[in-house]
Amino acid sequence: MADATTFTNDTQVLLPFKGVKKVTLEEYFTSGHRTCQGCESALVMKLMVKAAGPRTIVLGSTGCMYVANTTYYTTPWVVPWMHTQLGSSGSAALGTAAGLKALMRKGKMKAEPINVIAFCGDGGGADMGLAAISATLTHKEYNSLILLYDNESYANTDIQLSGLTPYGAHTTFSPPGPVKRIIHTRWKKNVAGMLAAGHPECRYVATVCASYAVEMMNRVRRALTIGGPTFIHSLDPCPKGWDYDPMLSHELGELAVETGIFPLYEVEDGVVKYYGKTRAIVDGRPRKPVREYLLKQGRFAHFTEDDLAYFQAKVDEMWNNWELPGVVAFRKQPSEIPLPA
Ligand SMILES: Cc1ncc(C[n+]2csc(CCOP(=O)(O)OP(=O)(O)O)c2C)c(N)n1
Ligand code: SF4
Ligand SMILES: [Mg+2]
Repeated sequence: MADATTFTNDTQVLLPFKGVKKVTLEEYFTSGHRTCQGCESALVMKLMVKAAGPRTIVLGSTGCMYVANTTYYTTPWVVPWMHTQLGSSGSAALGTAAGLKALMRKGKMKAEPINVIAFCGDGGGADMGLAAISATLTHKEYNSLILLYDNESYANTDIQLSGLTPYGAHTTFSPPGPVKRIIHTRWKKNVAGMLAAGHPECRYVATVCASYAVEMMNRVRRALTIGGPTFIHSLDPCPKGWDYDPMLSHELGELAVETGIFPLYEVEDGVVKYYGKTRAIVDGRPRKPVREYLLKQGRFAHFTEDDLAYFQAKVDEMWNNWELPGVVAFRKQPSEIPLPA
């Protein structure tokens, strides 16, 4: 632990919770938010800051987790919280971590490890703010965690498609019609794999899903403990944008993992470790068919059998042909999956 004279780059040592009964009871994201019923991203905020503990500063870029969480005169945040511009979670994380370090070095505040977490949505993080996140991940002298909560659309402005919206999904920018059934024909960006592969100064990148709450919190705790700039990508079912009954949020998170669409892994010091249900798939457990996940959501209600087969083939390719299944997309051998007519 640091003291006023020796502060360097120390972090809080946050050991993993060994099971749900060992999770701390204190809450730092409480009542007072206005997110939709069944909003998984709100659960991610609650678990993220529960895992981090009280000596934490949270910075949040524009999006549902800003707007719905800080409606006029109310907020669920118990820890210090600041809004930052839509594309700037990376800059906010780096600036805050550097500012804290400078103040402590100059003796203007007590030297102690304070967690800095900046969250962003898929629009703000994987699209608009990707450059700033990349820059932050090159500065190993500053401790911060960037957590991307991925509800797979620009949800707050009424569900426009982002670079993380899945193939074929119905959004306000990609409505299926009689002339063209599939408007959105791009495959989802591989943001965690991309950031892990390209940032040698970043010691920790992980993917998480709040349907596996303890495992998710333990990845947050690991990221904050290992220090330097770190990154976590969370897949968050969104009842409004994905168009399903709010009671299905938890199940859809599980299905995203069990179908192999969203693999759970961590990359620590360049070593890839699959965990949870994804570990079981890597070890041979069959993946569930993607249709079990897709057909529970209204955004895929227009899919034909050909569309389902195409989606399945793309996920199969990720598992069978990628150099590192679900993580690194270089192919061992050439393959081409024809688009459905
Ligand atoms: C520079 C800028 N452009 C556009 C907007 C309008 N805007 C506010 S929230 C938002 C959606 C952000 O999407 P995402 O980051 O995925 O977060 P979500 O709303 O899905 O939680 C947009 C486009 C803005 N606030 N700032
Ligand atoms: S639109 Fe989606 S992400 Fe936004 S508050 Fe509602 S459920 Fe949550
Ligand atoms: Mg979003």
